[in-house]
Amino acid sequence: MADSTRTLHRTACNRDCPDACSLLVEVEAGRAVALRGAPDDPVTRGFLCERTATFLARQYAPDRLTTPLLRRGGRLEPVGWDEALDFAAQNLLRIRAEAGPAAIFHYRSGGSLGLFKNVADHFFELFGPVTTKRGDICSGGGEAANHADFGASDSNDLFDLLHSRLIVVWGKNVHVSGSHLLPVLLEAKRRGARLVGIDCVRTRMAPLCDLFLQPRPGTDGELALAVAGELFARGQVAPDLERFAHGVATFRDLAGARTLAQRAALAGVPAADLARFAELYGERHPAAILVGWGLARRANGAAAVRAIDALATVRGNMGVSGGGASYYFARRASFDLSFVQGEAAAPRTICEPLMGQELLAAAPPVRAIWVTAGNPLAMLPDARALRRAFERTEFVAVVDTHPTDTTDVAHVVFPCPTLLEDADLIGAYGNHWLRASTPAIPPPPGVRHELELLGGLAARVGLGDRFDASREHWEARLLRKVAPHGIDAARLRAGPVRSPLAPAVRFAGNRFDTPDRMANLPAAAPALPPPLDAAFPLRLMAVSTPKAQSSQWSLPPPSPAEVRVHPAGAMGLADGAPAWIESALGRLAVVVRHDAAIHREVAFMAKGGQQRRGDCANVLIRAALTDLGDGGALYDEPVRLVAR
Ligand SMILES: Nc1nc2c(c(=O)[nH]1)N[C@H]1C(S)=C(S)[C@@H](COP(=O)(O)OP(=O)(O)OC[C@H]3O[C@@H](n4cnc5c(=O)[nH]c(N)nc54)[C@H](O)[C@@H]3O)O[C@H]1N2
Ligand SMILES: Nc1nc2c(c(=O)[nH]1)N[C@H]1C(S)=C(S)[C@@H](COP(=O)(O)OP(=O)(O)OC[C@H]3O[C@@H](n4cnc5c(=O)[nH]c(N)nc54)[C@H](O)[C@@H]3O)O[C@H]1N2
Ligand code: SF4
Ligand SMILES: [Mo]
Repeated sequence: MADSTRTLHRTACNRDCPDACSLLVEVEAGRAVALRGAPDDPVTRGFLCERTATFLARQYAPDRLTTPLLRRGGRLEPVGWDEALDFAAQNLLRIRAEAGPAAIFHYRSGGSLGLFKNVADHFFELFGPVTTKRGDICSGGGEAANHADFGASDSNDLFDLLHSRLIVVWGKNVHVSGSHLLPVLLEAKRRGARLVGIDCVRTRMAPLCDLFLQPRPGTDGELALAVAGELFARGQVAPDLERFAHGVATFRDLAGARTLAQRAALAGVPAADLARFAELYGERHPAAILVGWGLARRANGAAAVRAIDALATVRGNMGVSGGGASYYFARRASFDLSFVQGEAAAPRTICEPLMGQELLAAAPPVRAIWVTAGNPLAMLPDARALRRAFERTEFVAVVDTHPTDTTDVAHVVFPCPTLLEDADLIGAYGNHWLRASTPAIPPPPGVRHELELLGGLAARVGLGDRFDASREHWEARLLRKVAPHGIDAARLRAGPVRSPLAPAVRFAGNRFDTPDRMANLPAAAPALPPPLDAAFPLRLMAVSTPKAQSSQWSLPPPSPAEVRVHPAGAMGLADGAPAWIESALGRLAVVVRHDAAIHREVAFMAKGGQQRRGDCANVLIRAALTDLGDGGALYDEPVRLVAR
């Protein structure tokens, strides 16, 4: 219990995480002293993940940005807001006058998922429109696959999983990346659902699963096609499949092109396990597949998601309660974002996963970059090329809470509120609840809300009368679609509300969001991953760690970074050995850890390292696209370990 000098404040977590938890913050004398998950939020259920449970260390870190910074004589120095805003406005106006708005690039990423962050896009459309990003480093491939198959990327209600007789957790590290799914899976299991896990790493899901498959990286398409082939052979497909899906005959041929045993060999899983999976998926109906974001971040990732979607479609698992192939929850769909046109308005685009090379090659050049809620120099592949591209850019402005690789190359830095200080509206990509964040504690005196920053800038660039910076204006604007259902910001501040616009069962009756309401089955099988050679025999997978939200660590990570490998994939190096991890692009100093849970072709690291600390995996990873959707193929890079 909070004692009498403490107050309890309710807010919502704005991090790039599927859960969007309701937080309870204990505050004493203006200082946050404890964080908890709200027990009355049906998704949060009173617990937090490790990275946010330990967030106070980041909140009160000595390097927190508390004042604007301006580069003078090569160093970033504290300045007042007027000086920083004047400097930024002058540069934006000058570059627009000299080279046109396409010379300015606004880059926004997922440092916060608050909907107000979209107002920065709106500002730059008014000022320009300027150059924007194209594609999506995170989910581009998988979302494009969903759109090709179903015309939308969305899911049944989270709790509809309680009606499933089988749940397949496919390439999704539940304990680490979206831990509030776990209680739902456990409850479904208590009600009789079977669980199947499929991951290149034996995750903490493995002991909870009735069956766990550990395929070679990038071979999931073989598994999906093997199971689909069995369904066709046994007559376990939806009887009216032709009525709601295009491409049935072609897909049946694709699925039958190899035997189950051949596909098991290609994926490196026991044929008996794959046969058991086919049996479970054929017999237990309805079955839900939860598709991880990870397996789509490969050169064949969209095709793999399409093969999995097709499996769910042919079995008749789409559009039914307890079924589905869930990749994403349409977190923006309940908000009115029509004030931004995005790519439709932009004079040119820079492809997010290829940003370094595209910036270096841009003609005419990009002369100004404005970064909102992103740390591209750490989080995008070919990170050293990004650094070169930013370093030669005339004007770089970054809005952030803490110093990063990207603020390191900025000319001006604006400090903004942290997740405990911010006021915003939040949708979730792992459930259909809407929530609001409100300041649990005031930001330091030198920190301003991002709407206020944009308002100050608008006034200085001649947009004062066209840009409304008030929170009330944007709340009302964003909530237009749900307002007729009695939902306003005050209601959301009181606690989570399930979106009235999201049906419990998506695509009910197999009516899809495609123009003709039909599902599309793929006409081609996913390519097999290119073989590894003796020089670089491992594939680098730098994925989520419990300790950080992308590049935002609560406490500094171990240095040098750890690389986890199967003892048989350690290239002769002992557990604890100092080593270099090397790719075609470069090398990093690391410590080797043996871990039998890792696939023997994988070198496993935490994502979120930074160049400033020498642990940024993205300096090793070449920029490459997924097969659809301009996503980042982040987990294909061949690497090796050598003694250091
Ligand atoms: N703690 C923490 N949580 C996070 C984040 C974080 O940084 N830290 N980031 C958030 C963000 S931005 C996102 S997008 C989500 C990401 O959520 P996930 O995609 O679930 O993220 P990861 O934990 O990176 O897990 C990816 C899983 O896919 C597996 N995998 C990779 N390649 C393959 C493959 O080819 N086949 C199969 N079957 N499995 C494969 C990996 O082994 C891993 O277990 O998580 C969010 N949650
Ligand atoms: N190798 C490899 N690379 C990856 C991934 C991977 O798995 N492997 N994952 C990819 C994925 S899934 C994603 S989503 C991206 C994430 O990439 P980013 O979105 O760039 O990552 P973050 O570190 O979450 O956030 C960027 C910055 O936002 C700041 N920030 C936090 N709150 C706010 C706020 O309210 N306002 C503003 N202006 N800034 C704020 C943080 O301090 C942080 O410095 O990385 C991708 N990169
Ligand atoms: S990061 Fe995700 S799991 Fe952690 S508190 Fe925030 S929303 Fe919840
Ligand atoms: Mo992401």
